[in-house]
Amino acid sequence: MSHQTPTAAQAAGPARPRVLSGIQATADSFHFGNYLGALRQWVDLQEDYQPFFFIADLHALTVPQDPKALRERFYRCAAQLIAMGIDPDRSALFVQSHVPEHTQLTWVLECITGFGEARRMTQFKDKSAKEGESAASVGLFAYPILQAADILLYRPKYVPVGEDQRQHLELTRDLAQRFNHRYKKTFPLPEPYILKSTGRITDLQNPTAKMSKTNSSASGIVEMLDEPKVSAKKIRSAVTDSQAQVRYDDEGQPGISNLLTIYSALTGTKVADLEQQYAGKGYGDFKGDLAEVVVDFVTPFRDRTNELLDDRAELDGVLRRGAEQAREVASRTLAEVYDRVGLVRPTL
Ligand code: ATP
Ligand code: LTN
Repeated sequence: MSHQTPTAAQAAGPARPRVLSGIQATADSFHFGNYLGALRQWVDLQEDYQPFFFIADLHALTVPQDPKALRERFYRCAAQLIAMGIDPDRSALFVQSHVPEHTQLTWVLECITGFGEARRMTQFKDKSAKEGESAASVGLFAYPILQAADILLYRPKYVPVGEDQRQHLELTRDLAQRFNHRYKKTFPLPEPYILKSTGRITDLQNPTAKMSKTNSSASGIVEMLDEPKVSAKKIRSAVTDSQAQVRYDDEGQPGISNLLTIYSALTGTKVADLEQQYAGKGYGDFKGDLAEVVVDFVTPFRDRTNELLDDRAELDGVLRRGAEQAREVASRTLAEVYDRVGLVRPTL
């Protein structure tokens, strides 16, 4: 693979608005919820925006991680992002911990965040409820503030994410507004970029719950790097509903509706056209065809990811260049922030 490293001026970009998002390094493989809910939009938005995408390794530390597995996941995340179409010549693709400004801005934002405001975040409530609040880390509590810093450093117009991140984006906007009001206008307000159709892909076995790396059972989640025949089997054994009709009805028939969403997103066929195509046919035919669509989709993705994983030095190089581009922008924002809150920089 050849790379043309963009010059600093190109990386800073002319007038193209920015887009930014991150994904945690918390699993060996991304799943269909990650891909259809968020990552596919990352790829599309590269066309018209100046893109900054990163692997949120610091966020991954908010719950216990095995260091060896985390190190491996770091590469797996990078390889998968490139395999799905993130182009390092176009996007700054980097790792959160390689840009220390993320944690530096976090501290300033933590100092303007209310304790009660942080406590209201539903992701903290859900994740801490599992083991009890006293077992949850302070890092998990502060998670959304690190996320706000991730975003605000780059002053993006859009942040492509799944529906579950909407509340974190709202907090980010509140903190930006508070900072602007208390000091001086520094941060434009970022907008969540959430697709109505695929913003919440559900678990194949429990179609009212979100498909999730940490909460779904193995049969409820389609992993992008699964053996294609394993994914096909999961689709064929997905829970469907009692009406035996291939019809979209989010509330009445959540199982088949989720499968219709996945089918439509992977093929570009409208849900209404799929309903027509399968009118009078059973769930079995539909699921069999979707299983084939899924196999055709994941096979080349998996091959490409494995190819990229064979050259770690190349991945290191991509991430190093991405971090350089990111730091150029992030360090300028942080310097402004430090200045506005009254921190005096050391003299040279
Ligand atoms: P965890 O279960 O550990 O919280 P996750 O599976 O939710 O992990 P994240 O790394 O938190 O995955 O999410 C990465 C991106 O994928 C985010 O933008 C998130 O909103 C999106 N996403 C995650 N799950 C889904 C889903 N089921 N449907 C749509 N988008 C999703
Ligand atoms: N919390 C996000 C991951 C994330 C993120 C971000 C997303 C960390 N920092 C900044 C968008 C912008 C999640 O997917 N669970």
